Amino acid sequence: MSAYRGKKFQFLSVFLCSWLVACMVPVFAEEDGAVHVSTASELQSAIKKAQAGTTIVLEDGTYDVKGGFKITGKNGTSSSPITIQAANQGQAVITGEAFFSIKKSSYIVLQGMSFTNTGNTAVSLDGSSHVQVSRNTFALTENGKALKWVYVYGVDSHHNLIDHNEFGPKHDLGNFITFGGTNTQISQYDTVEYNYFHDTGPRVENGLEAIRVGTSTVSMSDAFDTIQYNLFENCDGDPEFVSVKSGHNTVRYNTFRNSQGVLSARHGHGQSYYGNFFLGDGVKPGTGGIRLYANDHKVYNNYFEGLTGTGAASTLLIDGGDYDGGTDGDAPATSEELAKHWRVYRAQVVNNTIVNSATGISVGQSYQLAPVDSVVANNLVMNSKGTLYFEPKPGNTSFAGNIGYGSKLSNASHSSSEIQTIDPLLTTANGLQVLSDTSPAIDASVGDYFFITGDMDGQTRSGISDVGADESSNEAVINRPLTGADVGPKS
Ligand SMILES: [Ca+2]
Ligand SMILES: [Ca+2]
Ligand SMILES: [Ca+2]
Repeated sequence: MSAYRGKKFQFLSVFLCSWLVACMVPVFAEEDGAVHVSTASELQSAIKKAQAGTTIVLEDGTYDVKGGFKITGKNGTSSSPITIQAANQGQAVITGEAFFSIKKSSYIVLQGMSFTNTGNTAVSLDGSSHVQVSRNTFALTENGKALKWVYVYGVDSHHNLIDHNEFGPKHDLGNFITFGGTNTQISQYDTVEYNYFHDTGPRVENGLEAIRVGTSTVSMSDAFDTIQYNLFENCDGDPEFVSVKSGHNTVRYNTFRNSQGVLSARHGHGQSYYGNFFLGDGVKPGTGGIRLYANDHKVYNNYFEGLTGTGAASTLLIDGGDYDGGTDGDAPATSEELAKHWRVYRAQVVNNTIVNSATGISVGQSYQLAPVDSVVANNLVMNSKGTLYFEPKPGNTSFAGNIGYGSKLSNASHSSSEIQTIDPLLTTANGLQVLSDTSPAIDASVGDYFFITGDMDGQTRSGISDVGADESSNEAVINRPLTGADVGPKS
């Protein structure tokens, strides 16, 4: 009964017990219908009794227990989830050896807690679906050992939502969020949105990505995961701040600020990366954008400014490969082959804007196998120094309708229909470099790319698309670079 303690109930039960002498029928719920707990053992007991529709409220305080809080085989429903939430945002602290392990469960909500625990993954979702991890703060106490902070994996893992959380700082190896699966299938249809990821580092060679979606082993399976509307700031720990290692994921509308690394399509086919803002201060070294391997990626409507990265941290790199997975990309591959950098087939890099950065669009940088049948079209690159379009190994990549202006370097080997050297006449609006009314980029796109329906601002493309990520438009701006006020538990 202690798990169902509440001040009103205590008072009422003492009163009733003394008056009736025999008090055999406990009154479990408070006025709000929720089960209130204020100790770890009360929480454990409440979890054991929870069923669809149960809300467990954690009063302010610390919750620590060896072995953690285990939710196994519990199923809510879409209209009646099992909710475990802090009474007051961030005031219920999961600490010490505590953690949440959710296994073979569905429709569970974890909300509003602060995680400062150590040595254990703070929240693991194993073989679970429709679990929501929302408005929590993850600032784990580090101990020098690798640790995944949130880990989504297991058999039949799908449709989980991680939203409005804050993650960081993090120095030890391991991701803020790791999506795994089984040995053959990545977790599917998960969404990561409106989170604030910040302050990873110092830099290691590998293993400190903010988010990793998959592994090389499962990379031929499709995740259909969506990472959107998140803010990444000073995520410096790994050459990839987000590493995608599975198929058919969407990364859109995120803002990457002053982070040393790239969003990579590291393994797996068919990623869509669009409408993201990559912003550097022009000083911090190694800030990059997007790097691609494998087949059929679409990269469009992204805006890059002030990035300093070169080489593998270039602004937008269709990289060379060290393994050829073939035009269909589905040939049987050994685990060793799966771990390689797969040759790019049919990347479509269109209508992106790059300004004031050290590099522009690069093709075939790191490995010998040049991209095949890829397209670089209708992009706008204006860097005052460094490279614009840089093609160490372009293969048969086709160029059309691009603008490159500023730096003395490159553009030389292309016709003006492929890359036009012309001042795009940009102007500053809301801190971004956009098209002025007289820009030659207006209505100057060529070719037909069905997926280009809007621009980086969320405005519709009118008539012929303008070159670059921006469409000159009077419509309301829907998407803009995110700030701390747009994301995290308090947004
Ligand atoms: Ca990495
Ligand atoms: Ca237009
Ligand atoms: Ca616009």
